[in-house]
Amino acid sequence: MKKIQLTLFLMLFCSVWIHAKSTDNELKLWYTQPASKWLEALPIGNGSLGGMIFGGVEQEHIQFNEESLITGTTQTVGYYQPFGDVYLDFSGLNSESYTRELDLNKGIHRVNFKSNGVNYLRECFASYPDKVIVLRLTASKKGMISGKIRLSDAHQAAISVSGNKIMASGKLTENQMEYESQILVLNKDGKITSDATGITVQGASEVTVLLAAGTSFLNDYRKDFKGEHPHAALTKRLSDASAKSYQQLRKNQVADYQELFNRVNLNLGATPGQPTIDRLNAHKNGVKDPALEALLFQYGRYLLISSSRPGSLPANLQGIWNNETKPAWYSQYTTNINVEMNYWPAEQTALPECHMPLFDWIENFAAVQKKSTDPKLQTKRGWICYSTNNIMGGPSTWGIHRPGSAWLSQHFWEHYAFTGDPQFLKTRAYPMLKDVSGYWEDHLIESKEGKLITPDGWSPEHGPGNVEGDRTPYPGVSYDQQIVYDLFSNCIEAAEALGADADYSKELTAKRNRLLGPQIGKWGQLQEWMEDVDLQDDHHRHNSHLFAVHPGRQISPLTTPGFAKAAMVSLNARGDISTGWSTAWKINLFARLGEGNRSYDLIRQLFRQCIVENLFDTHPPFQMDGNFGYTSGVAEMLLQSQIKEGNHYILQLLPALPDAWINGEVKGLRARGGFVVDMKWKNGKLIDCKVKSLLGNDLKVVYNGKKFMVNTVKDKIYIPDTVLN
Ligand code: FUC
Repeated sequence: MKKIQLTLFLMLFCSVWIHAKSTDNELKLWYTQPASKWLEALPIGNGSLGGMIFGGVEQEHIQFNEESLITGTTQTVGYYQPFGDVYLDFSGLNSESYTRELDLNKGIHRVNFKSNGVNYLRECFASYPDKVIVLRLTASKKGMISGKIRLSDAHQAAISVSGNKIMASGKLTENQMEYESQILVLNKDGKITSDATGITVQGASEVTVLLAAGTSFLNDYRKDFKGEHPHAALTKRLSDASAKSYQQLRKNQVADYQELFNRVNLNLGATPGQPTIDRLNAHKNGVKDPALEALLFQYGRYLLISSSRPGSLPANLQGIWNNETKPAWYSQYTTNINVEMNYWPAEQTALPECHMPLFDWIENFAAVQKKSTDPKLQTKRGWICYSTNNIMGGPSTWGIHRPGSAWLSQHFWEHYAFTGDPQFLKTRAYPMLKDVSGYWEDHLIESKEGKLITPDGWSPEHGPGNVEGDRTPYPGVSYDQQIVYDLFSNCIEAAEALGADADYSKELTAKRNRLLGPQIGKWGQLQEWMEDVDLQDDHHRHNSHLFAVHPGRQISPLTTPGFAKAAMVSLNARGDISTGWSTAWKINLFARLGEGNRSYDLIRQLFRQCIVENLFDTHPPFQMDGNFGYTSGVAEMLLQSQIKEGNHYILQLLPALPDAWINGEVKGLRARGGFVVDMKWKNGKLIDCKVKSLLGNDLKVVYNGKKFMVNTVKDKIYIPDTVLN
């Protein structure tokens, strides 16, 4: 009893302490110079509308995007487009004591400086509840804000100015998509005048600029993705927002953002009081700064909240931020790793709502593939796709990617596994898993040995002999085999959870068990192809044959130690030097193999090679999947839950803690089965742990190589002291 009381006290103390820490925990990216290029600007976003803020004193510049402005259709992929730019010109200002910062605790960007004894503050954010970007300028002395506000359109649409409003309305030539952006300027004191080039503010004490942008895209395949002209909706949006005070808009933003962001707290050490760029450069040169690693983890969560919210499109290859008319790989959705990686952190880091746009897109996408007249996409059951597709499912026909639909379906299962949402399971997850399973049931072939084999596959994105881009089809490619194994497993578990389709589930289990499984080759590697032809010096960026380790769950040191060892051989052979997302995947893979120090090697490598001034990840060029993959990797190092034993979820606590994170604490990570986990560790040892079971599920805990049942007290589960000692 005493022990329980003590633990309770410790937990109470601990959570209060963590909370106090979180308020002064400096989760900020900050700089002492304005951005001089796009990758130094800082991102804001409300899921759909994004801005890159340069923070200049005499000229502020916000380059903005709206997620649906693309040149493609359901037939051709097209490019994700920049939307426009807002410029604010102020002459005669000095920039003493200049700082700009992105405050991840509030989701607000700030520029602070002093000029001629006056303090200036410019706050900016993209609001999800109010659907606008808000920029607010204040000065410590009345009447000190004078300048000109201009809007420019990335596709040369005509600009019209009237009173305190600027508008740009146009149509893309490639697909006739209509679009519009509107700015409203509100002032306190001083006066506003306008001409054809913009709006001039004279002697104001405060200025608020509201920006809204949208297109005629409608996220519904049944309407052929065509909706109304955005003018009326945007006009209403600005009029609604302008009826609220700045303080109200700001309050809405902070409340909405913090409800998501504050769910997880990670503390790996004190934050040095230096600008982010200095810390980043020091880190690249080998300086230890675990707090920067925690900041990048939280930045991934910030970026997901900012680029993927209910009702929006999924985060694309660059989130929502793009300033080029022909961005790399169209800046759309590539299904052989990239779009999935964007969503790896969604469930584990407690942002299940941010996962929802992916499901909406996949369902529309599936419908478009099923309706396609392209002979390569014809299927009896289920659906398949090309590697890269746009928001309307329009493809780049470079490469057919048959297991893409199965990999995407995994996300439906994961959302259910973490949240236990029965309605989602019944109406969305199971139908999708069963449909896609049907495709593979129709296409598996039988080997002489009676094994079920996937035909005509390839291991993204190369062939045996490490020939880049070689897509010669082979049967039994490990990537395909493992994805189908995962798909069938998820479908079977979904049917069981629903208590439905028992006969079908039995049949599918039999098929799943007959699939050709992982094979260990002549140099101890996990084979990438059915034949033992892997090259030891194949450093290809894709780790396709390790899908079974992560994001799959077929191979784990806990359940299949022999294959886990072979996976390690293959992973080490791939080498540590690669592209941004590949490096991030390797952090996850080593974590799943229980090798925290190897994960950490890759973290250092990611910072050294791929992280740029504004902490975006580059392939190169800039690709946001690496940011999201990094956040997932850190979560995987601290907590895993992919293994289940009977009805018990196995929670692996600190399964891959590196020596570099000797002391720390994490609060609010989520585990499959509906658990919320808080942990604190010291000198590399867990000293406190609190698990909350949201769904009342049973669990076992694995820590430090030992497995324990845990005691349950109401909805709280306490790890016995014996586990901790
Ligand atoms: C895949 C990768 C490339 C790139 C592209 C967006 O094709 O092989 O490296 O990340 O997606």
